[in-house]
Amino acid sequence: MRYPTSGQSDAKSQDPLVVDQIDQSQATYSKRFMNLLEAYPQYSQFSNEAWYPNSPGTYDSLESLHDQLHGLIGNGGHMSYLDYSAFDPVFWLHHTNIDRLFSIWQAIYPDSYMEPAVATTGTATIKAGDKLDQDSPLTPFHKDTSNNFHTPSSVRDTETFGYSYPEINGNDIPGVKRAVNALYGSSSGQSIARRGEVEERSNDSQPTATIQLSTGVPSASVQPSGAAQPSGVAAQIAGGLSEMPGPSNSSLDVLQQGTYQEWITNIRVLKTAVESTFFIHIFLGDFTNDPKYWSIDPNLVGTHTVANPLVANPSQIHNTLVTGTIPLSAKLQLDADKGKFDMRNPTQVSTYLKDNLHWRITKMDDSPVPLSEVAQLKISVVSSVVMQAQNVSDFPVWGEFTVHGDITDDKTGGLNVGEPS
Ligand SMILES: [Cu+2]
Repeated sequence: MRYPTSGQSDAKSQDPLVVDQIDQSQATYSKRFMNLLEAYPQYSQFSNEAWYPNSPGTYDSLESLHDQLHGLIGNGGHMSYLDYSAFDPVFWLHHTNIDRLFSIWQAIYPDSYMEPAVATTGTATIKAGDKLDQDSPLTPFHKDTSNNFHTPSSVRDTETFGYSYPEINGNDIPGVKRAVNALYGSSSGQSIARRGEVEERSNDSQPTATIQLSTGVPSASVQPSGAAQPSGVAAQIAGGLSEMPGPSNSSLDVLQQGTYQEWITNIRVLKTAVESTFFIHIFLGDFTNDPKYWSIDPNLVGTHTVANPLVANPSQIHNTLVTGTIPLSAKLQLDADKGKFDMRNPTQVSTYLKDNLHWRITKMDDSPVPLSEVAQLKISVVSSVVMQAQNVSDFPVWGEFTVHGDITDDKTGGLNVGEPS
């Protein structure tokens, strides 16, 4: 059951709405994965959604990406309840993809892996507070017939189990980066920034020979098509970006060395602030009053899911602060392209965000939760100056993160100036 029409036994799935929701958040999903690959070299930060105080550049994680799809596919159906999610066949597709994304990250950062940690939550066989390390048994998964269990060490490499992925197989690290750039490079901040440059040049009616040469396509075809897109800003982002040629030998190789600024919404909240799984919707601009349509609103930048089990065992409650992100740069660039502000002027971007960034929270049945009732909700905006990649086999290099407390200071659930980020 996906996005059921009700909680009753005669409820029906609403697959088309699931598709709309995923379409609306797809651009930020790809972007979040690229950000993880580019800027999260440590397994502990990359892997899980726990809050690391004073690390505003590591709010995202593979776990957060994973949770987002559980919420957007389930929306009150099986996938949104971790206890029952594996009863929906799409669970297995989703998890094999998470395995693939994890493998790609491992191929790029082969030296970082699980560090000893204390379990913040229990399972059937692990108690909250237990110390875990690379040799802890992953019950109930046996690795032989002598009652030995797999461990984080024994499952580190997929080749142990006789498989790999096309992006990785036989590639060195530059080769993996090249493969990932070819797949998802169009969602990277670099492509977004470059699209802005192309816009600017064509707006100025200056010759675009350099860009045409570098991308191999006429500049007109890399402009977002705006009103021609079927629906919504996310579709415009996706549409505009899909028209960007992926990095190729002839594109990034000839970019001049330069920088661009990434803008990101950081989300922090108590995992159990709302009973069971809930959504946090991030908007840029006005949005509809009806909560039922928030996840597909034209001005939605992205929806983040905080996933929770149906709690029967109190030791399984994650009573912790968790984090996630919704990247803003692509939507900002779209708005800047309309002449609303200059993307290269941080003061103008900041003012625009202060006036236009909004967030709302809903439960799985689409009912809204007043922001003032969501425990320890702290939405903030951070930015980083990023250096463009030198070639298609490399990634951009992110700089230090700046926390813009002034943007969210006077909003309910926003980070205040001076609070821990
Ligand atoms: Cu899952």
